[in-house]
Amino acid sequence: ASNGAVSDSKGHKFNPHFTQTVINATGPKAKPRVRQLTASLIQHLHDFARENELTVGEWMTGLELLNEAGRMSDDRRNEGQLVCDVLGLESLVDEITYKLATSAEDEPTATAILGPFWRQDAPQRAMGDTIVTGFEDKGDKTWMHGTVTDFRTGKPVEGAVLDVWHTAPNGLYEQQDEGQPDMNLRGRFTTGKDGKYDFYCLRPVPYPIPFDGPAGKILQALDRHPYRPAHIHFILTAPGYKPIVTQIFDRNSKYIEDDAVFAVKDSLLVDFKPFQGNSKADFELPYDFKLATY
Ligand code: MBD
Ligand code: FE
Repeated sequence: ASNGAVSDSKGHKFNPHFTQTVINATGPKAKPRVRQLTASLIQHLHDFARENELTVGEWMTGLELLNEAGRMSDDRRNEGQLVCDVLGLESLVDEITYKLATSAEDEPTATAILGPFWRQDAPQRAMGDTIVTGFEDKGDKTWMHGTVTDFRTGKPVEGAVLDVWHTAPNGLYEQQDEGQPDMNLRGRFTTGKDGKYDFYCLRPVPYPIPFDGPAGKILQALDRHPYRPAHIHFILTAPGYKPIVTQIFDRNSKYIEDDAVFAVKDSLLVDFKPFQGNSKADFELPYDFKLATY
């Protein structure tokens, strides 16, 4: 009903011109993209309200939820993003972005959502180093390694920066947890000529996203659980290549089929293999990243 011609349950007709009046209030100096996005948003919000006969109370409930998300948000807790995530919006935007950036023949590594727990300035570490600086005696130690290649030529990519982060065995990222050292389970690694990377981490576990705020209220109201399958996050950047934000998922993890934030993609499922190569790791995780040039 995008022309706005909707009747309510008592047969009252809504004035479809009202929405156009609001859209037309936009002035001539608005930037074209801002004008387009805002007009579309107004249209959809109005249609949503009309089609559902939204009450003042319901509108207020949504408003309070947004306000609460704003109040809770700081550099440790990005509640607004979490609300978007449980509604699938960040995953949808990720899909749109990936589709716009790739053509049918393109097959660089699939992307996945950033999520609320990335931190700027993760420590630069030497290749072969560990990102584990706490919980040394807990969790399954894992040696992750692979090559960053140009997906078209198959050639190794030099100077690729792999920014990695994941949760501790207690299911918390370091900024959520007083008990972990700053920047635990985070690091940045830069590839050399061979495009190879390797580092030690832990085998992550499934964990609940924070559910003591608005995102949790939504999950509860919808009779949904807050769990994400075990995953490791990455941002890959390299000179001349499109950056990739992604996650890999333990194929055998619980919640692979019903991630609370809808981020799992088949091509991002990985297998942790038992490892006997040295005493520093219990598991080995081989994974290659494929980048696309601009
Ligand atoms: C996470 O750890 C995460 O990765 C995402 C995408 C959303 C919420 C919590
Ligand atoms: Fe995460």
